[in-house]
Amino acid sequence: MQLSPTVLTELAGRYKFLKTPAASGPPAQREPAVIAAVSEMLSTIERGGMDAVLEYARTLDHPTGGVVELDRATIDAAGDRLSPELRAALEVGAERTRAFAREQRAHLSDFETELIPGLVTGCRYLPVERVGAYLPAGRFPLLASAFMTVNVAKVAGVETVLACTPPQRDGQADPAVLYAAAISGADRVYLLGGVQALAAMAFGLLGEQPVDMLVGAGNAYVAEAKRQLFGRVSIDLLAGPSEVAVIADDSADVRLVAADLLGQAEHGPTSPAGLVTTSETFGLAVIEEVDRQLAGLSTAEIAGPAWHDYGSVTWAQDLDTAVALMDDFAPEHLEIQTRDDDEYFRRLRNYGSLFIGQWSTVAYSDKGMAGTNHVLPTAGGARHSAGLSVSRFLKPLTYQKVSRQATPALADPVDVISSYETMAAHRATATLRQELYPEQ
Ligand code: HSO
Ligand code: ZN
Repeated sequence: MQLSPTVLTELAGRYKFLKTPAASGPPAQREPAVIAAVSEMLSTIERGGMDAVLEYARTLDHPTGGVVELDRATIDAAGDRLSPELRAALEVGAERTRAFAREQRAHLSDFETELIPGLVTGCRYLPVERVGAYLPAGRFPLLASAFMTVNVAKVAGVETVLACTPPQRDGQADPAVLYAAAISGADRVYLLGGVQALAAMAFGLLGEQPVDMLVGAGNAYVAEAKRQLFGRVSIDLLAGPSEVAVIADDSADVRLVAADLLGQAEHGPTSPAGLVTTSETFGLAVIEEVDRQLAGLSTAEIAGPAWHDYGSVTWAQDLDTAVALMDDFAPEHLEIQTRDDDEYFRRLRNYGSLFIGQWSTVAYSDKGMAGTNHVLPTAGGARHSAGLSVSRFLKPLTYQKVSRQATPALADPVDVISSYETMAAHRATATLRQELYPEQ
């Protein structure tokens, strides 16, 4: 848990670390070598176009790599290769994330209002036209990625959603990733990975105009490519290692809290997991239980180092202190398992997504079953931003319509302000209207 020195000083005496991360600081964010490599790749692709993309696809994705648009038959065949249980589970996830996104869409209403007589103003939500979604398929294919990106963009009304996914070791796409993309409504799916995929979508090399927005998680190179392309396109967010935090008191179940901490530590060896508890005995029991569960975990070679280097357990004197610590950490995922869940819910302000009560665990959202989006801010980003949602694909566009009747109420103050600013041309746009069309 990365906490700011000012908050720690303010709270001095009200908290105690029961387990501190072995690493000295937060996970390293942007390696200079990655920044340079991505910048070089983007400019090579911008100059060299499709030839450069193909070259990178062959050297980085797979020797047989190309830019393969997957046709309907291939996508259907991918579905046939999955077990009926997996297909059914994916369909539930796609439907539930769609339902949540539809509900969110329904709460974003266009409006028009007459602010003063003759001044009509309004706002309407229009979707961006083209979105490019990156669907990772590394060690963990994260099948729900398509629900969170492609599916939600489609609910927002985005006309064209392209999806790119890297080939696996056999040169083929992961069939489950393909199926998830298809049932999420992807318009076209390409077998293409990494920076070259994002560049091809952003530069309009896929038989398409450039996309307006790039979304989806990936490795450090993918994140850096999104950062460097930002401005030219919009992006969802820059995700760092996945994080989980739990607030628990002695009414919580030690086994569940330990399992939930390891649940996200599994993402990678730099994934932070932090517990804040108002019971020291409970905190110490969780530390023991995590070690016990790690001993039987097939992904312990990832989750173990993550817990060792970035895991923390902190005792907090009371609810106020626990809230202050968590709001400072601003974790991507936050679980509360206490007697005072409602009070915590009322008070907490900084988190990507909140999981209330012992029956609510992060993996439910991760896999699309809770309906909420799993593309969420990390590394304290929840202090200033929310995660991906249907609203991010929509532009709240404003408009105004002014009548002659309302003109003096706008033009006169613009005249005064522009005169002070010495912006003569601005002033003229206001005064000219009044001079040419004097009030009757
Ligand atoms: N925890 C990740 C999403 C995910 N985890 C999907 C597993 N599957 C980012 O929120
Ligand atoms: Zn996860």
